[in-house]
Amino acid sequence: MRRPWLPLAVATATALLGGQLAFAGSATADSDPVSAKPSPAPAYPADSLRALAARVGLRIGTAVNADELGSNAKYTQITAEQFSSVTAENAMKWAEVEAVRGTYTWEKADQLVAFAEKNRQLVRGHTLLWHNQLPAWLSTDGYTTTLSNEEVKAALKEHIFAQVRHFKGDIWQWDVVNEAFDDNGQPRQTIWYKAWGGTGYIADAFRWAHQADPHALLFYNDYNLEFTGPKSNAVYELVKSLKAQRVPIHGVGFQGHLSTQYGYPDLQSNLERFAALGQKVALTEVDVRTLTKPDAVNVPVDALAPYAQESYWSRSLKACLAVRACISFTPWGFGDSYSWVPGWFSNPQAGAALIYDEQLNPKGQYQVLQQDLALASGAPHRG
Ligand code: 9MR
Repeated sequence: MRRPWLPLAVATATALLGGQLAFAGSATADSDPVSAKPSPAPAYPADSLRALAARVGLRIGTAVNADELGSNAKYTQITAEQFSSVTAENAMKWAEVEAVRGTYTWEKADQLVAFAEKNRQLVRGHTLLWHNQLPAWLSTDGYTTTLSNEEVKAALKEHIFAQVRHFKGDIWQWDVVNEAFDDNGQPRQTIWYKAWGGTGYIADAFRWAHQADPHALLFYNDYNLEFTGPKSNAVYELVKSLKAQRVPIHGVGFQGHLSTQYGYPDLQSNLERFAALGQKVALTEVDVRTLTKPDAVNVPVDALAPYAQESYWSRSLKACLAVRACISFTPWGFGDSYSWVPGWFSNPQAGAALIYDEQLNPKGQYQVLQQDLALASGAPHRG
């Protein structure tokens, strides 16, 4: 819709004024000086995550809850001040944008894009192709449909062109394909897989997205890629094969839904091996859940659990910082009240997975990220 995204931000010279960063000219610390508009740059704290991350060219993102943005003042302020990239938690999903076939409702997503532009944030588009949150006219479960194979193919093509063109120039990274493999590394037998008779839909989706917006970085996004294993290996082979076919894939998104119940993954080596294929990599949906009380879903059962959570957050951020191709680090929201975790993991109950508490006060998990970024000046500058 508007200006194309220009490659990565270079931190500009900044001066400290009364605890706020003041910016040279009209450019903010994490915007590209060339593309910045003449409107006054919003100030944000010098010790905010976004200001600290800008010094190494890293974008710190958050998933955004469309109902809170604009209506909840504290939520809105934190979104603007702390993060330099935003992802619509739900507002860009197919069920949201085309619940009625042929009728597009872009309002919530457009509001987020406008907010991002005003606050000098980049936007991760999430997601063009998934087996969840599909409109009912297409599929109620992602695995069955009343449409013919040819109709499914035509619907996907139309959807990708309509959505990517609508946001053309506004999206930094698109999650083109989300969660196409199961944890055994087998392709999910979704309506897409069935319509194409295999995984050929993935290459088509990337090609269509690239035609619709040649400047957007196109990502494959999935969970549990953090651990070396059948799934991570399957996605690695997929990327190799897409590259061999000259399919326009530019990055791999590691969702990063972690839990203190499980050991910490060999994340950095997985980031490195995908980067060695010439891919950008990104942490796209990070949260670190722990077991919590059934009647207080964000209160850990074990009083020591927050220390383990801090360690997982810190190690994940440091893994990204250490790999130059890792261009953004995005927690999946920031306030525990809005997290998907307690509703999804209820037996046993898990929660407390984000970096701000239910009252939107920063937790120890926020502070470790802040410290790691403050101490990250030796990390390679991306861009
Ligand atoms: O956080 C999202 C939640 O509000 C939705 O109800 C849910 C529907 O499946 O999707 C959640 O986000 C998911 C993301 O889009 C893809 N990776 C897993 C995320 C957590 O389920």
